[in-house]
Amino acid sequence: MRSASPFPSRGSPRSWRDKSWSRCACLLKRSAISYVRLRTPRGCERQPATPFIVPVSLEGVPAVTSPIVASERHRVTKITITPIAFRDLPLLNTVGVHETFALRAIVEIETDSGFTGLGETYGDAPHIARLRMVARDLVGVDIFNVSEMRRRIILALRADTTVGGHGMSGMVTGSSTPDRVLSPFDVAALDIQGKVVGRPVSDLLGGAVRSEIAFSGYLFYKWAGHPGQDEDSWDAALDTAGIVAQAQRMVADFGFTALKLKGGVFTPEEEIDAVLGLRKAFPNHPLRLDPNGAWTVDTSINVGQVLDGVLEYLEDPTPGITGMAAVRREVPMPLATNMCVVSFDDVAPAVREGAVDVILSDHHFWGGLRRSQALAGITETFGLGLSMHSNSHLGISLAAMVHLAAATPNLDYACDTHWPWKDTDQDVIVPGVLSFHQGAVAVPTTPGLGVELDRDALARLHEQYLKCGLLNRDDTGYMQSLQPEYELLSPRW
Ligand code: GKR
Ligand code: MG
Repeated sequence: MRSASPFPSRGSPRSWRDKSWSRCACLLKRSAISYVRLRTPRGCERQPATPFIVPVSLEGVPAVTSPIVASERHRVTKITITPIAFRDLPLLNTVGVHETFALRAIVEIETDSGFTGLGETYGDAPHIARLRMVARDLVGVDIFNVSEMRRRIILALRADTTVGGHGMSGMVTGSSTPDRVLSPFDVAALDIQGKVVGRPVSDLLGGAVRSEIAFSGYLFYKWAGHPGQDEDSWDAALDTAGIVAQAQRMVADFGFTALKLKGGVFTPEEEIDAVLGLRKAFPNHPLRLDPNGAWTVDTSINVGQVLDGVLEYLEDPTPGITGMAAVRREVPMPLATNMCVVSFDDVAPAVREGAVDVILSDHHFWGGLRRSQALAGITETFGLGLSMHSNSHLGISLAAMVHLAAATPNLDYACDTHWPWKDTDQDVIVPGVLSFHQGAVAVPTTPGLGVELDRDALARLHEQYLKCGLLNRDDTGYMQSLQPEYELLSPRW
């Protein structure tokens, strides 16, 4: 039976709870937030000029349903959501090209017991609006009760009328909105829980089964620099020689022992050639190719057959579960996805149709770290492999990814990361904790996530956000502003 509440409460009657919440929401609505108008390619849009802070006030906040006595709770008193932008490079993909800045949102939670926790998520305006909408309702929750946070998020999102804001420029749109919104709060809650009990997040997730996490070197076709700007520190990579040279530098600098090529940019023949070039240059590295669904079923089958014995897995060659299943019947290598299985609802049809061999988890859209572990249990049950997807991200997310991978035994593929594409001065954490040795990051062993916020850096990147004029990731729009004839096609070949 489905009641008005997603998780029927045994606590105080709903009417009382609702009344005090609306009183609380009214108070919060009156809190001062200043706005600036930003010029964007789509005209002028209104945007808060300051980080959004939920004021400290527990007055009128209803009791949580947790049976833990009040003195042992660590209740959320304040949530700060700070949109930030960090410099990005002109990385090409099948929907366009990365813009000059990548957007993220940093979530800070504070408790009445003096603990603070960090989360990181997408910075698209509709997503930030949703974070702000739910943050109000999380004040007062015991930080150990993430189930209660999730319940309140689901309820709060019933009022959500925004669209889009998936943070992936249209490449992943079917993920669950409540799970995407929950994710940074779940991570920040775990960060605090770890600090309270004096243990790293990996311990809270069941314990680390590995002390370092291997990542794959994520190769992109790219321009030498953003048009109209100086060239960046990475050369152009627009053919096989460029991709092989990029891989050589990435392996030399970071020690990666697996490589992934972001495809869907040039013709399948050119991308096959690039993969064969990589195989020649790196005879022992597992190789992956990911065109983000740019190919028809027939093209995917041709590519898969040509690359027999070369790829560790072929990622999202074609769109959709049914298309992937048709490809999988005809190609020899495992098929992986972060596009056709992006929420719990997708798992059953994908298994039923035999669409994939490997699911790429991503705690940013699978509901945080514990729900990503629920996915891990499902993949184990169905004999599927588990890997990890990434998008442009900063250190808080990297720490979360590392703890998750450490404590998830069957997450044993080298994980994806966009880390090498970020300049070292473009992060919000105090440097030093997360570094790559032989393609892997050591799992932090200090309490919580093990990373610390650099407030000056946060302010600097927030300032960049306000100045850059971007409110949503839009790889296609940016490409079309540079090459008006560019068309978004799916599939493209
Ligand atoms: O950063 O351009 C990119 C990637 O294409 C990214 O957005 C994808 O979501 O890396 C991702 C993937 O594996 O599909
Ligand atoms: Mg992918």
